[in-house]
Amino acid sequence: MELFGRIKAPQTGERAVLVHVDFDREQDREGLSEFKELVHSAGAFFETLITASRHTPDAKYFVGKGKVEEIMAAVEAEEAEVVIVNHALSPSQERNLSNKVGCRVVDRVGLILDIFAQRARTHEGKLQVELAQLKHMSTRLVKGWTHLERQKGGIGMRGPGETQLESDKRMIGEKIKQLNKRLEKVRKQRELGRRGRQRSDIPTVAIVGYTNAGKSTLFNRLTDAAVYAEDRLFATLDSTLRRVEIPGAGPCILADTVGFIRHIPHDLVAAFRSTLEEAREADLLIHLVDASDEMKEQKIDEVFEVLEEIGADEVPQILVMNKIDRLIGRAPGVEIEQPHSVDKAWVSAQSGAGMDELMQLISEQFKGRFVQVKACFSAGEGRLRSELFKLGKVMNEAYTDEGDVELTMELSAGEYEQLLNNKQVVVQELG
Ligand SMILES: Nc1nc2c(ncn2[C@@H]2O[C@H](COP(=O)(O)OP(=O)(O)O)[C@@H](O)[C@H]2O)c(=O)[nH]1
Ligand SMILES: [Mg+2]
Repeated sequence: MELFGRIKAPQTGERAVLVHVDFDREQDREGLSEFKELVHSAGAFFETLITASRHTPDAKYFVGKGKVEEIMAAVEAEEAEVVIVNHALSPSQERNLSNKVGCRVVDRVGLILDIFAQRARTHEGKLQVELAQLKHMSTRLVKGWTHLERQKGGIGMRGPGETQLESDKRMIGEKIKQLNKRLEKVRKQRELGRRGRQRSDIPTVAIVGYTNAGKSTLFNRLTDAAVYAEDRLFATLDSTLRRVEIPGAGPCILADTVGFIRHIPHDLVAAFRSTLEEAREADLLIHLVDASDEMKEQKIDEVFEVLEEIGADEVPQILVMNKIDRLIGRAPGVEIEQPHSVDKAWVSAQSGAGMDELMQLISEQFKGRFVQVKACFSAGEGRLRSELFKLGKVMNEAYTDEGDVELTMELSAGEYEQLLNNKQVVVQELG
């Protein structure tokens, strides 16, 4: 039994006992550190990690009898509320173990689903996670499981002669069908409105990358650097969204996204992707990498690939190499690449090294994206005026001494070009 200090998890988090088994073929210590990171992400805290070595899982409890005793003792000693196992358990293993140790047992799939449920922000993401949760749950239904009965509103729901178990299963089946229908609808709407992003919104910077890359640390570090103390109260939108003021870039929303996971259970891939889909709506992606990780090249490629698959590869991206304090002779700084390649920054989110350079790089990205102009046209052109309001963000409207309308506008490069093609408008670029 290994002991760990109390980690920085919130006091409100559940107390957990962790269980990890090394099987013959996969001595996977990397999986072990990822496991702790996932537990941390879920908001639980733990003092005890129980490890075991086996050839194959035990049919009844997943772990052997001796380990079951050990888990029981730890649960009792720590008054733990949940046992989290770093593997996919069968429903009956989960149930047997839970009955034996006297508290809830969550397997790896349940743990990851819980993190997704906390992180899903888009409508589609939430539906997709709920769907995966229901599917996971439906395999775990047993007689005497009364949770659903309370929810479904009783009399008349059950057919004659139908058992509780059958009706619960039927209900979950119905719910899954409904969710699939709603998802289909949301997807169609999305296809239609793909470019319909709200122009007036403040730009969003999303931090993406593997679990443990340091996303949350960077998120906090950037918030510290870019929020004035008196604004702190208003900066928090939820625990993973903040409003920050990047010097030179103006206000932005900073988003800490759901982390990539190496051994993601197959059933959860769809839920993961839809949870990450907010990345597609972002104006800038900070692709964060643990530079001290031996697998970093592979992970970078994987992130690129998934971003492409969810259609987020069009969003400008900065590759940020984190944890340089662990590398020898690597100074903080940025590398500006040729056009069409990704700029790179070397930082330590923990020590704060390289943060100023990174913020500068972020503001450069935004500067390139928007042009501020004055657009001048004669006052009678009502239709033209409304066209311009549709074209881009109007910051100010005034009249010149000659009585013409003068709009101060913020435009993307493409919108700017459109405006230049309009011969009725005199355009002046602001420095
Ligand atoms: N040495 C070092 N550790 C870091 C740095 N940034 C983050 N960490 C650590 O890496 C672990 C994962 O960080 P976290 O921000 O939770 O990663 P996330 O899963 O991507 O959100 C934590 O133990 C951090 O303290 C860094 O710059 N240097
Ligand atoms: Mg995190």
